Amino acid sequence: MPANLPPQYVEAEKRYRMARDTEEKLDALQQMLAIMPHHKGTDKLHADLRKRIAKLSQEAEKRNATARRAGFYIEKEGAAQVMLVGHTNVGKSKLLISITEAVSAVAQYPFTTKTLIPGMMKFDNVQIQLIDTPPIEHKNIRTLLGNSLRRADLIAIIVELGSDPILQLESTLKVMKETRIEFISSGQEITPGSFTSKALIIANKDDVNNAMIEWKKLKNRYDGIFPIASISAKEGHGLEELKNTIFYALDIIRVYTKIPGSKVDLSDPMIMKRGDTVEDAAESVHKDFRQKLKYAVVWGSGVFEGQRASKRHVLRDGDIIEFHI
Ligand SMILES: Nc1nc2c(ncn2[C@@H]2O[C@H](COP(=O)(O)OP(=O)(O)OP(=O)(O)O)[C@@H](O)[C@H]2O)c(=O)[nH]1
Ligand SMILES: [Mg+2]
Repeated sequence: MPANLPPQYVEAEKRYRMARDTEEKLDALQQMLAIMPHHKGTDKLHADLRKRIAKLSQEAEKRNATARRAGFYIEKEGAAQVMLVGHTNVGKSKLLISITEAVSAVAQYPFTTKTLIPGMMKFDNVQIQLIDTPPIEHKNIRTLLGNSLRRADLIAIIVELGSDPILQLESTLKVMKETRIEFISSGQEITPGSFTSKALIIANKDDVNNAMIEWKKLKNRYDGIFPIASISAKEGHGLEELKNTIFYALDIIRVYTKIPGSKVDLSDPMIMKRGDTVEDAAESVHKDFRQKLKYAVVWGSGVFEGQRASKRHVLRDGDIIEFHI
């Protein structure tokens, strides 16, 4: 091995050796390739990395095709993809059909849902994709489910208030951890090499006896750690509030672009990440725009109405931008 490889390369290689699935391996190899200095001494290593990446990509593509056939690969639609996961009978399917136009079987008996079922949830002027999943007790689909959870923008963990929600939540988090998925939350250490995702907790069945007591216990324990909402999918309680909670947990913002001298179309937002700047938005419109942008005028909460904003200006939900190139 050439001696002068940077420490980040060694780090990435360690990640590669520790990786347990193809996605993680690919990620590490791509990082190794990007970090590695390119000169005569690294030619062979370069070619070898490319070969390994090509082979793993082929494997990943084959696996995605298999997952698609088994109903475990759903193309992302709308502003974001949110997976509903949890134990059997907590009401994942009931929630999907209450909040979207989708059809999914709901039943008193356990293990009703067998594959992924998507639906579109309308929140204000955006569409967010929700996906109903089979219960996490199903051991034989854990790998397939785990892979689809990794592709999602947010994982909504559903518990029910008819039995101890803290126990349900803890055991769901445990199953997620076994699938090597951990969540970004305050005060939580992430195991190195794990995939991190954002989570939201939904406590369903707030209409049952003692729901209030269980909700208070759950909220006391997890408020401030994860976004958390209580609903009744059956009675329709809290669904509007839940849409809000989902939207904010996704950390996305809506910005509207406008052509100088014309009116803005407020029905068709561009979806950006929280923290994105004027120049990020310019790039989303066209890849050359970041370079070409002279200045932008922004209307919205962050600046005065119609004021020139710097390229680094951080956008907020609802901002209107006019690009001058
Ligand atoms: N009381 C009450 N019952 C509910 C509520 N939501 C769902 N249920 C009932 O709980 C049972 C299970 O609901 P499902 O939506 O099938 O649960 P699931 O989580 O999709 O279950 P699996 O597909 O087996 O994982 C059904 O009898 C529903 O009618 C609710 O808000 N309140
Ligand atoms: Mg179901």
